Amino acid sequence: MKSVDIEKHVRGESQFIDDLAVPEGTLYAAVFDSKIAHGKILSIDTDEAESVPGVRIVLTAKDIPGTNQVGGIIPDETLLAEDIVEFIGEPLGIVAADSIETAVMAAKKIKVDYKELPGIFDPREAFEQGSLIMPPRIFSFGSVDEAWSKCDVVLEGKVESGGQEHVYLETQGSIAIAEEGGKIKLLSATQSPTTVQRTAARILGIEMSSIEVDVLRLGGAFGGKEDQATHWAVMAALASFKLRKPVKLVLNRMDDIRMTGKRHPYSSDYKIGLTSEGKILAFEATYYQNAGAFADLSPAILDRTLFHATNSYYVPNVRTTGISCKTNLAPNTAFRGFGGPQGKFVMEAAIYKAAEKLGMEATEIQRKNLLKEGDDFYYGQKAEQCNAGICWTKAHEKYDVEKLKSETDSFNKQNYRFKKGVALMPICFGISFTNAFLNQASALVHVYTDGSIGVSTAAVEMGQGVNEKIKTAVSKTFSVSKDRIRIETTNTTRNANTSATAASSGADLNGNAAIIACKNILERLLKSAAEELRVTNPPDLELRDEAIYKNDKKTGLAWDELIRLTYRKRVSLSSQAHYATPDIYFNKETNKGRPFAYHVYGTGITSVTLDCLRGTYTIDFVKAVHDFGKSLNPLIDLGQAEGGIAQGIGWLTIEEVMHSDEGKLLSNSLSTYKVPDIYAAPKNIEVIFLEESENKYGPFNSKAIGEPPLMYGIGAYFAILNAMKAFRPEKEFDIYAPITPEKVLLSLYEKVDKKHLVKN
Ligand code: LUZ
Ligand code: MOS
Repeated sequence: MKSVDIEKHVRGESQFIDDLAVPEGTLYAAVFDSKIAHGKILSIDTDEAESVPGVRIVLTAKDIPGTNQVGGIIPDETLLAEDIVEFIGEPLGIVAADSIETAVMAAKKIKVDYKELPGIFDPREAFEQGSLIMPPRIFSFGSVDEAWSKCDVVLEGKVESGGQEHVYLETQGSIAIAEEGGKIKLLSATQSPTTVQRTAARILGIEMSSIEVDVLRLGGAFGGKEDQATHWAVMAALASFKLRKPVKLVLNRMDDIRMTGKRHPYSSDYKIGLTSEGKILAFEATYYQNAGAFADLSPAILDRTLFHATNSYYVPNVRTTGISCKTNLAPNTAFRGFGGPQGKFVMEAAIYKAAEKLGMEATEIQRKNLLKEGDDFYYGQKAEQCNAGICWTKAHEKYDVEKLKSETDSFNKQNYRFKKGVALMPICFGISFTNAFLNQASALVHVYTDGSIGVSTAAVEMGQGVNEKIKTAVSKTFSVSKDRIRIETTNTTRNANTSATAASSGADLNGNAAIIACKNILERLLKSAAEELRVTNPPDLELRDEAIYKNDKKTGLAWDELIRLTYRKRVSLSSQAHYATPDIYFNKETNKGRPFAYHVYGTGITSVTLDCLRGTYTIDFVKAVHDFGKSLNPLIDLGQAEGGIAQGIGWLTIEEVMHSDEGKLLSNSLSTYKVPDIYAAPKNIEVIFLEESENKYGPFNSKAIGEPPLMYGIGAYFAILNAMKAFRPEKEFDIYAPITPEKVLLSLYEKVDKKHLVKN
């Protein structure tokens, strides 16, 4: 059950980019970046920097031999700024020197003259000024306009959610090695080797075949290296290309936090209409996404917000509008959940406020509107094998929610200074990249003549255990011991045209590809075994526990011998395979289709205790019934669930991304940006595996796990709000995440001046 890397991690033997032995003569690169949020570049003076002893080269936009463009979805982003700068931290140039100290010192000597322009940091302000990444996206279903008159209550409100810094343990970095024949090899901490390869080729003006990207493992990513590992790898490539020397570029923590994007803050408006019994008849929302200065993955993230706008509920009339707003902040990017959490948070806020208005418990509204088998998602897909109801019911049974609620009530009656709050959070998360073409992967499997096995796939190991899962899938398919299997690095020469390891689908896509490759080899092995054993009907044969069985009886032919014999017959022991998720499609004109192979469901219960004197809170527990499918590795999946829950709670409670009025990141280090530690994490996390779940799209019926559990963290927000409500029952609180202790305290005791609340 252990992950492949565990022992190496514990011994400190696992290698990350900064640990890799560099070739002799390696140079070290530092980046210099914009100090203003918006301005015209009048001149860049690099003379002084260039004259520093030990400096080998100073590169700016004019030194780029190919096309100065790194935008993946929309070509709106330069690698190095040319005429204007659009955020503090935007790269302007690169210095490569004999040592990192020299490079950093020389970069400080570069002088840039700017003509400053006004900056926009607020998404609604950007919208008003027409500063958009792309035209708004609208999804609709039923007829919202006609539905309002049929509702007993209709209410409107505003919801804010903040950004989130990834805090991957390993910062962004890459080593570029110039090889013979004009080739560049890139060792990169990226979730998307092909994106690095494609972008490096474009910047250098050479063919993709001249770039090789190799990824050993990442020290965490959480989406932060889906698109934004590219820049640093390509910068190292550029310096290496110019100098024909190896170049290493690793960001230090403060540079990383300052220069890279985060989870998108959203400011949203909603309108919800219900019957007096709490049945939701209509929902309308507008999401102002703070994209930052460039598109990056914002369009895809906005789509995922729209897809998840109704969370785990059936709503017959829906209209959602997504507006991607261009501001002068670092371009925000993928972060675990990819816009889904922001969408769900608005829906849960609407339900919370509706419950307040109806004098009903929010859980009652949640229950009454849960998705059922065959219900329509508002983007055209139907709920199949819908586990929303069963997770909800099991959570109530196993954790006795009714008792918990009455205990909480009596605690609150007996205590003045401390209040408890409980909230439920059902989740429903669509699995597949919403851009259908990305749902493909490949594998290359070699069985060596000694019976050992090498497996290469497009999956990147980032601590999530995908290598262990692929190993398990290969081990089960061949029925050989895991000890025989090695998972190789992710490399573009072995697996080409890969999708990022993202969207929670790394194990699904690559595991399935690996299984196909193994089955190809297995078929040849069984044919070979049939010849050896003179069996006329190969289906009588089976490979089990490293031996050939005939009609359930073990023969004398074992794995090692079978491999040797098959090789001697000149039969290939290698296979390359490709997997593309079946049954998915989406029409971007009508915004209807079947974008997801399947959905992951679950119900989480959160209980908190609030200290109403201090505004501080502890998360007593999060308990969930979660739909893992048939887990390929329960321990890894549980780890993902627990980590996701802690990270989701962090996003909505104590993690506060703050900028100055000039767009300078204030929470720019781990002393000013607080991630949940052992004290802030729930005292207890319990996750029960839903037993009944099946999933034909996952390897061995498993389900994706990476992102969905993060959204249980939304429960913590409303549990805290319920505790606050127990202290001040008459007050209607704003929905303004993160709900830091500071903000709790302010809103418990006074009318909050919104000006003092966080602006993201
Ligand atoms: N990346 C992406 C993702 O390109 N498309 C997606 O739908 C997605 N979803 C979650 C995380 N990353
Ligand atoms: Mo992602 S948010 O890189 O799956």
